Amino acid sequence: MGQAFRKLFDTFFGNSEMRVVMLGLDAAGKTTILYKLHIGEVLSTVPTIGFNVEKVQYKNVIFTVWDVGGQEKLRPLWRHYFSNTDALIYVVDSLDRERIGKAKTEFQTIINDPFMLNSVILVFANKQDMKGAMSPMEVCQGLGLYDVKNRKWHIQGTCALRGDGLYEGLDWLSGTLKELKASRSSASVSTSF
Ligand SMILES: Nc1nc2c(ncn2[C@@H]2O[C@H](COP(=O)(O)OP(=O)(O)OP(=O)(O)O)[C@@H](O)[C@H]2O)c(=O)[nH]1
Ligand SMILES: [Mg+2]
Repeated sequence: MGQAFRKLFDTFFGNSEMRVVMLGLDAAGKTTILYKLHIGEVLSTVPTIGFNVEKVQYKNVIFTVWDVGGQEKLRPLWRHYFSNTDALIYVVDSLDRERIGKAKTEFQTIINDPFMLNSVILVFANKQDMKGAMSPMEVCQGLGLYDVKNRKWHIQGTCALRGDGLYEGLDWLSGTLKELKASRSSASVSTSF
């Protein structure tokens, strides 16, 4: 019982850690986002072959963010990053109207994978600084996000180059994951009486 209370206490007051996998088509802006969050700067990126992983601390949450290369030939490898994932960040290049259908197919495959069914979903509609970019609502429609029921999801317009929207996204993630963990902890406290 003591341990269960400890867990509940940590959920509300302690640092918590979350494993996040960040996916999306090539050139969506994933690596740019990771390093903007990690070091606060825009690095010049090359297409990722493999993955980058960094810890990002925000408020009292430590996010371990896995940024996985999005080129077509690398996408079959995505599923190796799915297990034990608390959240998916799916990044979309909002200027890339031509590939929104492809972005949708890949997105639907990820969220329907059995290992991802418990992950919350944060979509970054990136490159909002570009003229002609799809609005977050258009990206939402393009991905079929409105049809995603019984999952927590959120869409956020972002500009990774300026950092706009990134921390709003992390705010939503930390709040949502804390709520979920709290409800799971209180369930385990009540079953341990
Ligand atoms: N205008 C604009 N360009 C951006 C933004 N975010 C990223 N980019 C640019 O988009 C290009 C691709 O960015 P990356 O971060 O390398 O893309 P990625 O999703 O990691 O690509 P892969 O590693 O191939 O999967 C780079 O030239 C970035 O500078 C943004 O918000 N606005
Ligand atoms: Mg990359």
